[in-house]
Amino acid sequence: MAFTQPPLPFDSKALEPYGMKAETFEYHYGKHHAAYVNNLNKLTEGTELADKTLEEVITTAYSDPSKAGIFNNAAQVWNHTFFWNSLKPAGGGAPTGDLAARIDKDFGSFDKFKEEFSAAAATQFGSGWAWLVDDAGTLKVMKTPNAENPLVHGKKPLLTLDVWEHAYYIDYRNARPAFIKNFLEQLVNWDFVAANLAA
Ligand code: MN3
Repeated sequence: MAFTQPPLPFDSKALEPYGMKAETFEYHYGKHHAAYVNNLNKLTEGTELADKTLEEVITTAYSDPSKAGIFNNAAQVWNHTFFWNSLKPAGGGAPTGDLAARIDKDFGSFDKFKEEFSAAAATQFGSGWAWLVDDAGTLKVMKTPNAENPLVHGKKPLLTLDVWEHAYYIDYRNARPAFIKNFLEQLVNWDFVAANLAA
């Protein structure tokens, strides 16, 4: 069974009023994400990995240096799908309920969380990802290089931001901090984060 690219959870034009152009999705979803899916299918076709779940492929390939190419493509398929779901039109602002309480408890305040998350996203050198994770009951911010993600470290991902240059170059050129600020102010889908935390 081939791995597939899920549809975007919103119209590709839906985030235009909130700092992310349809052209970004034309490339980021239509070219980059699609290429990872195609590459993963080519690399796993006819192997025992072709019938595994995407999560199983990620954890299996991560522990085998000979499968680095498979790991990179499988993790990038998963990371991008998780990223699209981390976004929504007129998102951002502050979380509510249990999620807000957990953020206050583990970071001190929502403002401290934003500072920590922004710093992680801004200081990931080169390509990678910033994450909010549940680490055995404690919420933490982490950053990962290239395709790496929290699943391979046994942590539960709650929210992610793609900080590869291809994620922001169309909308923000080289200005990664402006992209991070806009994500927190206008795009974060806190309902998705709360659902992940409760799952
Ligand atoms: Mn990307």
